[in-house]
Amino acid sequence: MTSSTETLLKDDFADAVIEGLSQRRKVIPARYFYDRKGSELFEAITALPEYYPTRTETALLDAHAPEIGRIAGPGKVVVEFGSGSSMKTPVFVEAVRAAAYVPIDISADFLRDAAAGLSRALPDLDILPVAADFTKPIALPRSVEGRSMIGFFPGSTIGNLSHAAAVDLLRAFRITLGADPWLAIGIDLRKNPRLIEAAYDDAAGVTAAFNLNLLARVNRELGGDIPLDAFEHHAVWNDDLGRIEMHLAATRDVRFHAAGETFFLRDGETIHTENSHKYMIEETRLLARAAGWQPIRYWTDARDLFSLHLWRG
Ligand code: AVJ
Repeated sequence: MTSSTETLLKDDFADAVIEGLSQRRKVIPARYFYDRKGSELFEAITALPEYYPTRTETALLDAHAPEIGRIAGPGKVVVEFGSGSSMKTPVFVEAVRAAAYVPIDISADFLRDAAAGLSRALPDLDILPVAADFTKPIALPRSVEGRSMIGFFPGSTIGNLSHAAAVDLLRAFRITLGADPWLAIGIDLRKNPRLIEAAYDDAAGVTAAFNLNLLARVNRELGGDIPLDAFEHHAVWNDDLGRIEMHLAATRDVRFHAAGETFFLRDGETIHTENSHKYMIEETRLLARAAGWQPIRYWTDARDLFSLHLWRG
């Protein structure tokens, strides 16, 4: 990444922190979890016994990605929105017998890692990384223009968004994916709230560390002096809104500085750091339709924990 891009991203983080902590209900957007340390902690979360989404979705992909390939047809360009260091990508790309792979991510670092990992796993695959903000419709490389594409959006990342923002994002995907768009998307399902709360507040405390790393990141990158021992991790199921919320709750009155500003929280006041919406199957169909997609097929595990969907635009 060039230093000017880095500076822009840092300003963006500073702006988000100042804006978010200036609200009466304080918030820091979840996308800032994923610095190097945060990405490592998230990897550790995916292996926790309580965190069912990753292993359930991986099993669904192992079992059903070949069928997605058969329905959508071979030789598609796979376009992955947000390329983590996903273990799921090689399975998907291979099963659908992709002609090329286009990882899209705002972080050039993540992109480089994703491309390197995949070219090791699939040396013959044509990989065309795109550094961009995929929340808006974007132009893909000329070499894939006019070819049939399938978007890949695993991990229930869609759950981080409000319903309205999810519709906007899925509409942007449809436009980005050209004239014959397909989408394979993983969506976490609504279930017993106790199971969801356990997945977001594990016994080993890894999710707590992941949440608190956001404050550590503010200290590291924005010259903050937040006392981390004055905050604790909360994961709360919001039944009305169908989402698990993560907060950082002040355990005493606390004053601190960050990004050149002074902030104050009362004992018990929280910083809202993440929403993870859980959908019913009926709601996933409405979500698809609202964004101009046609639901083609979906698959769930035996316990109805997680769902994998194939949509056509
Ligand atoms: C990567 C957004 C899908 O919401 O389950 C995991 C992030 N947060 N544990 C999720 C997360 C806390 C994860 N997503």
